[in-house]
Amino acid sequence: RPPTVIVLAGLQGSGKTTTAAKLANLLRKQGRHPLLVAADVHRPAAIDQLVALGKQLGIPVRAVDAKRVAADVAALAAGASAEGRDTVIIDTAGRLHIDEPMMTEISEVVAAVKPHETLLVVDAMAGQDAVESATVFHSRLPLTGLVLAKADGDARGGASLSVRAVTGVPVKLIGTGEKLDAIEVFHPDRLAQRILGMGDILTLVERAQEHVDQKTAEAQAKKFLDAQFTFDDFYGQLQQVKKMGPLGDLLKMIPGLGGIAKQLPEGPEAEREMRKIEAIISSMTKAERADPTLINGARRRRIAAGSGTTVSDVNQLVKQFAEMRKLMKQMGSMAKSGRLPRLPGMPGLPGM
Ligand SMILES: Nc1nc2c(ncn2[C@@H]2O[C@H](COP(=O)(O)OP(=O)(O)OP(=O)(O)O)[C@@H](O)[C@H]2O)c(=O)[nH]1
Ligand SMILES: [Mg+2]
Repeated sequence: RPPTVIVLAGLQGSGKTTTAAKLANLLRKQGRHPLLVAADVHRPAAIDQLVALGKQLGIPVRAVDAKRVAADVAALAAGASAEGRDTVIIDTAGRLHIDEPMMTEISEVVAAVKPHETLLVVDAMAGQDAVESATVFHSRLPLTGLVLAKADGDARGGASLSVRAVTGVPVKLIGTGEKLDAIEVFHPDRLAQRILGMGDILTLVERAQEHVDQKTAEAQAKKFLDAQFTFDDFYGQLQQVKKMGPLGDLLKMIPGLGGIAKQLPEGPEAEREMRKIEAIISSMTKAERADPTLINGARRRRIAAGSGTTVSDVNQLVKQFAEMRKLMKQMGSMAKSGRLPRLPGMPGLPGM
């Protein structure tokens, strides 16, 4: 049966060659038999780089002839099964800027080999450039997914969220280091399920990026994922959200407010509800905001009195906040221990 074919595309230095090797390693752990194909004929050292990585992993690497890149790639893919290889991962030439000859070359490779997956490798630390180039790649290639390389860096998230938003192409893998096992399957759907009703934090961060400076938004996303989110952060988010437009929709995106938002009327009443939440948080002490577990019965009565609300209002907010933190903690520790959904396979990759 024909092999699963995966093409990696992307700007120069984004992490294609490293990702090719990591992906081969990952798939072999899942019982597959990958073949690496070096199709970057423009930088002589590129083939050596992939050959060296393949040797390190004990995974075969085949190179193509510079004069017939697309035809060779197709021939190697066609012959893979006969060699006992069920997955072919193709590393392509990077480009500093989008240039037409190379774009034509990769388009020809894709047309010749008809890959199951065409993954655009994006450097998580790149900024607006990454977004613009992704738009061009997307217009020329049938992209099926993004690989977010170098997600271990400081600037994690920023550009990648925008790339996802601009292309509508899902992130499928994340590179989390230089080592060959530093790769994770990204499963946004399941993650989204987990925080369903807890708000759509990614959308919120994306929106926030349009209205709030990028640094603040990134810091918040990181805090969220590290489960260090406090009532102070929550309050800060409310303030930003207020700058961002119609309340009804936005309330639903705030973690912890999904449930509240559902019961909320739109318009002025929503505003009132928002003020109520602000009042409750404002009536908490600094210590209580940082550590909501301190908020016992007596403190709830004090907070309700101080904010002009009822104990049941306070209870509801505290309960939802605690629920949210519990979920974040689970997500965060799963991500850290690499136990992030030990998935049977990558969505959309046949048979993986
Ligand atoms: N920290 C970190 N470094 C990475 C990651 N992925 C790749 N790198 C590093 O990024 C640099 C470029 O990676 P390559 O895989 O050579 O990038 P490329 O896209 O193949 O580059 P060209 O072939 O020149 O277009 C190397 O130094 C890699 O070690 C990652 O997930 N985390
Ligand atoms: Mg390369």
